[in-house]
Amino acid sequence: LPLFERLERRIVDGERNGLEADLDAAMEHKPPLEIINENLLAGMKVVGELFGSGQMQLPFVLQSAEVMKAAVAYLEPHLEKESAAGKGTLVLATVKGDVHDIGKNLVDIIVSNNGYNVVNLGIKQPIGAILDSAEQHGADAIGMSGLLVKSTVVMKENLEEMNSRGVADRYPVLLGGAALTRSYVENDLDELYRGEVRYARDAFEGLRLMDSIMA
Ligand code: B1M
Repeated sequence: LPLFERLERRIVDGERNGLEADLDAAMEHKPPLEIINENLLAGMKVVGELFGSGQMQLPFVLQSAEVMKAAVAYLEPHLEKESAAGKGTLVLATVKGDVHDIGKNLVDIIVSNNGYNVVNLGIKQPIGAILDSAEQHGADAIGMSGLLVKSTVVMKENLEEMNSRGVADRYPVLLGGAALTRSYVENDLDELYRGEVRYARDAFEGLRLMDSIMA
């Protein structure tokens, strides 16, 4: 297979052997961010489709996820970074009950490479832990990621909890993940939350939203 197809295939097949050599070769043709967006994410999309249609079993999905993570970790030091730091602080987490973290970690990389301080709490984070961290780090915004349909319900409960704790004015919230829709966030959740809540389709929209929050 040609190089870029092979890279996509590696994600689908969970084939790690020789990954770094292919990534080195790929970086001679295009910037690492394009490799992530155009080739690696294309592979994850296929994995999602195969899994969703019952043609791929969970352990293989996990292997694919691991190759994806290894690839992103390998490319990460080569990504362009803005030298200015300290534009603001984002506390970021995958919500309670959800283990998916590849998208959240991309948000971390993109936002932190663009001058923000990101406190990445990891997966399965209850709202109490997220708010404690936000308080401790003086967060300017809170980002929640979740890929399961039930995570969209958890996000709604989290916003209700923030309303009832009286912290909605303090923390604008960014939400992202495959099960969310823009209209759910911008209509339903926006109506419910007493602060600002915004939907980010991808990591770059997350960055743009941080920029607009801090403007
Ligand atoms: Co799971 N999984 N999974 N899974 N998995 C999905 C989400 C699913 C859609 C697959 C399918 O059926 N087609 C499905 C959910 C169905 C539903 O809820 N209706 C599903 C399921 C069912 C499950 C389990 C329940 C399976 C089981 O155990 N029977 C289980 C859940 C366990 C749990 O969470 N409690 C499970 C487990 C796993 C693995 C562990 C094997 C693995 C995750 C490994 C890991 O993350 N470390 C996994 C994977 C890899 C997937 C798919 C195939 C790929 C997800 C991914 O990483 N995509 C996924 C299929 C899919 O999404 N269509 C699937 C690449 C990633 C870059 O995209 O995270 O969407 P994403 O992030 C995007 C944007 O959404 C956005 O930016 C990113 C791009 O720039 N974004 C944000 C995300 N968060 C953001 C936050 C922001 C801003 C933007 O600001 C805060």
